[in-house]
Amino acid sequence: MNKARKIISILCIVVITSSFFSGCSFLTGKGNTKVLNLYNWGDYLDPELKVKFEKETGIKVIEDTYETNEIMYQKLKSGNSDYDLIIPSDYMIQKMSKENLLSKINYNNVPNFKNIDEKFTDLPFDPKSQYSVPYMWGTVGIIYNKKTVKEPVDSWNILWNSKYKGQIIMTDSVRDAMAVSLKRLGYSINTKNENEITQAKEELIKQKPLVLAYIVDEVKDLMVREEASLAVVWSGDAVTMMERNENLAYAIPKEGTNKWFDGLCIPNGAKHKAEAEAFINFLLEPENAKQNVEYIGYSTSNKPAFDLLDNETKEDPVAYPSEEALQNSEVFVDLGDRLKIYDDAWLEIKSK
Ligand code: N2P
Repeated sequence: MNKARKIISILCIVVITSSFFSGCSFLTGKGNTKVLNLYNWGDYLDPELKVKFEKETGIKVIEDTYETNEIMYQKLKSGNSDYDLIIPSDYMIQKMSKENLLSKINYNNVPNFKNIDEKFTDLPFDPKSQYSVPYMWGTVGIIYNKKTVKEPVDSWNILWNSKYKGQIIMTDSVRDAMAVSLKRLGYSINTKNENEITQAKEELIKQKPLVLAYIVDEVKDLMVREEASLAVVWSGDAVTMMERNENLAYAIPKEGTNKWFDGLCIPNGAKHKAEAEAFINFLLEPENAKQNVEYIGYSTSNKPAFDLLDNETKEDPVAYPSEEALQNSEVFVDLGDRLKIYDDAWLEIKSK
């Protein structure tokens, strides 16, 4: 073979092989890689675990985030989404399963379900754990700065104290904000009594001049930078904020609060159900579950993962409060058509 022919044949081989492999892009290439579309709360998964899962299985986890159950629900309900895995809370799992928006989990693909502590399975919002695999649980409470709040924080009333005008952050989440107001008045966070809901609304309107902002995920940076004194937050976010600023503390008011349970769920019609189940199973591996909960600061429902935690974490009253601290607390339930009264109240509060 002369030199020119040699070069031409090498070029041919290069062209043919590269076009073969690009034709086989389902092996490696973009559009056809195995993927899983996750729709998750902000800061609610250790990003390292996505990398590890992809290395182990070749499945790429593509994550979008939301701040509240309601935002997630609207997006799913609109039909303009393509998610394979979502993480609603108790009442939202109940609502979405009723509305046929969730797919039954195939437990043959999730053998690690055995790691879930029994006290978190078959709860009233999903009585046979058909639609949800327990992920994290927690509470709603008050995070405060000990430098500016010198009095004991043991009641929701402090969020109505004019001394803290402009120093209070309320959560921009309808059920959570209404729960704070309802509990303060001694009512159930699931009340369907219109008079009680109206009173709770009026109180939130009265509180409004004291409120610096209604926000969700941004609360963390504001509290850590000491730009506010008091905020309504979820327990696990409190854990990470307290790690970042030692002047912060968390309290569960004596009137009681919302105790919540978030579950891993697969939307009905998900295109990558098997991949979603593989990822759920991966998250339930004790080592992975431990790594995850240590990263995000919430409270695990995974028994062997809990056992692997250090004693300081296991005994942390923020992440793992005593029964006594939760005495007056309730789990949200789906309110059915009564939700509209809450939604209208919330709109009115926000628009004042
Ligand atoms: C994480 C949100 C926690 C979920 N930032 C509260 N149910």
